[in-house]
Order: sequence, then C-alpha cells, then structure tokens
Amino acid sequence: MAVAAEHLRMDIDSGKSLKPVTIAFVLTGLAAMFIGSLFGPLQAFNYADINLYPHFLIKSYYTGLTVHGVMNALVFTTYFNCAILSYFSSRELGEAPNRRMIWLGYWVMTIGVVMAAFAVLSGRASVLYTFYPPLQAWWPFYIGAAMLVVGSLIVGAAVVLHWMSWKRRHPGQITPLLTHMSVATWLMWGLAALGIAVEVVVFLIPWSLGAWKGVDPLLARTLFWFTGHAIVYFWLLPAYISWYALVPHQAGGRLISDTAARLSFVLFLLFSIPVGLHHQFEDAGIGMGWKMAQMTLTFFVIVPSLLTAFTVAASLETAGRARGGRGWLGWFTRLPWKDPSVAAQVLAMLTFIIGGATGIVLASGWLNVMAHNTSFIPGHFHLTVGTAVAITFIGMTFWWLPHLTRKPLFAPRLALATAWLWFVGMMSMGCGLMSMGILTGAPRRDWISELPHDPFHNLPTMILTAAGGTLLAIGLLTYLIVIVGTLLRKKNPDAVSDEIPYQAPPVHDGKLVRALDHLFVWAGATVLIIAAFYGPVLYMLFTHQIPLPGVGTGG
Ligand code: HAS
Ligand code: CU1
Repeated sequence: MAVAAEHLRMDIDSGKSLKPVTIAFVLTGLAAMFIGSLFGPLQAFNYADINLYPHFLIKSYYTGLTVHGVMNALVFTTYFNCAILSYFSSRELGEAPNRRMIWLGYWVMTIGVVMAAFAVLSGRASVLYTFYPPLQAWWPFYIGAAMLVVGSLIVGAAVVLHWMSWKRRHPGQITPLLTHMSVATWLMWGLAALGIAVEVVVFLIPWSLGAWKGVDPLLARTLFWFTGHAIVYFWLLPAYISWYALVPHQAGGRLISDTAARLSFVLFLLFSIPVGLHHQFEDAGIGMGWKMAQMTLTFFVIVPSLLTAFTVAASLETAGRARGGRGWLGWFTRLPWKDPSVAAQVLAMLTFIIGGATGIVLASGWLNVMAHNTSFIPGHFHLTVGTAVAITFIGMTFWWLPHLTRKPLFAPRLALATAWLWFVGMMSMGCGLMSMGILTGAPRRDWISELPHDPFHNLPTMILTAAGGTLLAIGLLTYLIVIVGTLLRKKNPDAVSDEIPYQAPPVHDGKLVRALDHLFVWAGATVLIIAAFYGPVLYMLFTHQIPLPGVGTGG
C-alpha cells in the first residue's frame, strides 16, 4: 500500500532558515576546491616529466600535493556533505533542525581548516592527506584536522536529533526518503570517524606536542584506514542522494524504486567500515586471514553500488522515454544533455563505471599487488572522488546555488562546457595515470620531474595525463567564471525556483521498508560486524606497539 503522500510533501518555507548556513557551507567548500585544484595540473605535468612547480611560492611538490589532497578530498567534500545532508532533509521534514548547532559545526570546521591550512602552507606539515607517521606535522595541522571531523559530527548530530524529534511526533510513519538516506549516512560517518579520532587525539596530537616519544606507524595506519575507506562513502553517498532522488526528476522522469534506495543506504551503513584493510593488503604485520575476511566484505559493499547503478539507470530511462527516446539506448541520447546540471551528473555516473570497476580490481587481493602504491591509485580515485563525486557536486551547484541565492545561473553554456571539460579531462588523466602505473610501475606521490632522468617514461600515458591536466585547468577557469558571475548577479526570485527538484516516490509500506526504517538497530548491527572484523586486529596492534620518533617535514 502506498503511504499517503501528504506527510511527504515538501514544505517550502521550512528550509529557508537553513539557506544562509547552507550557502556558507557551499561557498567555503568551493573556495577550498579552487585553492586545492590549482595544484592539480602541476601534478599532472609532474607525471609527464614537466616540472612547473613555482618554487618561489611553494616549497616543494609534497607541500603542493598536501594542499591539493587536503583541500579537495577532505575539505571540499566535507563542506558539501554537511550542506547536502542537512538541507534536503530539513526541506522534506517541513521544519528546521537546530540551526545554532549547524552554525556551530560550521565554525568549528572552519577554524580547524584555517589552522591546518596555515600549518601546511608554512611548509611544516607536508605529510599528504593520509598523514602517515613517522612523518610528523606541526601540531596545528592535527588539531585542525580533528576540528574538521568534530564540526562535521556536530552537524550530523543536529540532523539525527531532528529526525528523532520528527519520529516522536509522527509515530508509526515511515521516514521520508531524503531524510532516511541522510540519517543513514550520518550514522555511518559517526561510527567511521572513531578510528581517525583515536589516531589523532590519542596518538598524533600528544606526539606532535612532544608528550609521546613515538607512535607505532602500523597501528596509526590501521586506525586511519578504519575511517579511510568509509570516508570514501561519506563523500559518495551525498552524490548518490542526488543521483537517486533529484537527477531522474530533473531529467523529466522518476525514481523507480524507493525501496532500492533505502536498502542500498542501509547496506552502506552495515559494510562501509569493516573493509579498511583492503588499503593495507601489502602491509606486513597484519594476518592474511583478516585481510581475506575484509576483502570478502569489500565485495559485499560493492552490492549497494551495483543496486544504485541499475536503479538509477532505469530511473533515467523513464526520463529518456518520456522525452521520446526509443530502442535500447535511444533513451540515453534523449536525456536533457543541454541542462548543465543533468549533463554533469550523468557524465559523473559514466566515469564511475570505470572508477568503480577499477576499485573492484584493487579490492582483488592479488591484483592489488600490481597496482598498490603506483600511479594507478591516483588514477582510480580521480575517477571516483575526483569525478563521480566532484562533478556531481559541481552539477548540483548549477541549480542549487541559484535556488539558494535567488540569482539565476550565469553563462549556462559555460557551465555545460565545464562539465564536459571535467569529464574528458579526468577520463584522460585518470586512464593515463592508471596505465602508467601498470605499464611502468611509476610510483604514486613522487616528484618524478625533479629526477635527472625519468625512469618511468612512457609517451602515450604521459600525453594522456598532461592533456587531462590541461583540460582540467581550463575547466576550473570556466567553473570559476560561472560561480563568480552568478554571485555577482542581481537577485531575481521570479527567474529561479524555490522548490527543490524532487517529488517523493511512492513508498511500499511493507515489512522490508519498515525494517529498514530502524536505523539505530542497523547501526547497532554495524558495531557488531566492526567488532568481529576489526576487534582482534586492533587488539593485536594495541598490545604490540613499536613506537617510532617523528620525521619532520620541512617540505
Ligand atoms: Fe577506492 C583506493 C577499492 C570506490 C576513493 N579509493 C582508493 C583511494 C581513494 C579511493 C581516495 O580495494 C586511495 C587512498 C589512498 O590514498 O591510498 N574503491 C574500491 C572499491 C570501490 C571503491 C571496491 N574509491 C571508491 C569510491 C571512492 C574511492 C566511491 C571515492 C569517492 N579503493 C579500493 C581499494 C583501494 C582503493 C582496494 C586501495 C588500493 C591500494 O592498494 O592502495 C567500490 O565501492 C566501487 C563500487 C562501484 C561500482 C560502480 C557502480 C556504478 C555506478 C554508475 C552507474 C551509471 C549510470 C549511468 C546509472 C561497482 C553507480 C547509466 C548509463 C548507461 C548508459 C547504462
Ligand atoms: Cu577503500
């Protein structure tokens, strides 16, 4: 039986109060992305053996790479996640969450980011975005990173509390879809963050302040990857919210299964965390059996992405067919490709087919040996977080920023060009880096262009990488023009919609959907799976520590 649509109807006024803080999140996230991305093309050229690093500005390739990874992968994503995972649920529930808490989260994050950025730019924290000990950063870097995580959790707590109060006032009702997906994501992130919290608060901060003489690198890496794999889903799931709920609607179709969306988010809650060891297949000191066990769970967590692929493709098909598309693939060509927001996000999905497939390759223990720590890895993650997530967020801004600011989008054609430049640029660079890693064994994170002779010379892959970097530099410029142009425009409320492009799909009120609504129970089950698959490994590492003193990073 379909639940009456009334309680799912969007309340247009309620979300307005969250607009200022949402604008703050989106614009700060974009500022971080523009700063971080400036270094991207330089890194692409490095892998084409062209050293363009401006030494007068930045100490070394490693300092630049730290700015790039921290600003893009950690800061840009977290700010967008906070915006997406609070704004849509508040619109849907028809009442605002605790705005003070959300602003508090914003400021904690922002002060933390300023501290960490200062540490990196001063050249005393060139530890890359994974900050593996014994590389040691100046203490403000770690405190800043901790504040970024804590601030995001404050925002998450506001959303979860908001959902709980809605539940109390609507007994027996099923959580609306956008809220279900947001709360599942926040619960996953709340549990996932525990690893990095212990690593930074218990070990790295006291160590950088001189209170601990040493830190065990293997224990620190394991705590990092406890959070580190799940964090990729913390980046991805807000993009999935847009793919499931908004893009089919924007394209003129509908989400074909509300249940599939809910199921996939609960599966992500269950299996995103106890898989982090697939980043440590080549680390000695962790038993092969545990690596195999987490490898198996990695294959479990691929299932909800496959569920997403088929559900979203079928939902887009409804759009394409409604627009007159015929035959096997006619629906695909009939999608509204001139709409920059839709085009960007469908292109994001296409890249994720390759990004996801290469993830499956990496997760397969023996194949990992060939690719680990080569340039294959940055190739893989530029097609996942660097494209699937990044151009989804960029595509969202094309309707969302006008909606939030009431200013129409500036130069929609340039916006469309941005999407294509990003897509072609990342495909070229991602495939270039991946094939370079396999063909020549080129190591990731290496200042190759500074070597007297490039031992990883392979012209076709170098050309692909450099060409991709060039297109991305142009894409960054076109995007900057679109964003600044939009912000400088006059408000024109009549020209932009105050509604979000979403209509609640019918809910199949049955046992499965009711069971999926018990998100705290699923979170409890997640804790048990984590305890079974991570508990013994962490116990062994905590009781056999080999602390090492820090190695400073002058850049
Ligand atoms: Fe990964 C390393 C395995 C997904 C990010 N990954 C990384 C690193 C990053 C990263 C940043 O097992 C490097 C970390 C570092 O610095 O060391 N990854 C996976 C697997 C998946 C996966 C199995 N990764 C992601 C996502 C990321 C991300 C998502 C960011 C957002 N990854 C690994 C492994 C390593 C790794 C190893 C360690 C390697 C090493 O040795 O160090 C899976 O989640 C992927 C599942 C995805 C799919 C694709 C589904 C496709 C969809 C699109 C549908 C298209 C449509 C269009 C609808 C199965 C949903 C329709 C149109 C039509 C015409 C049909
Ligand atoms: Cu992973």
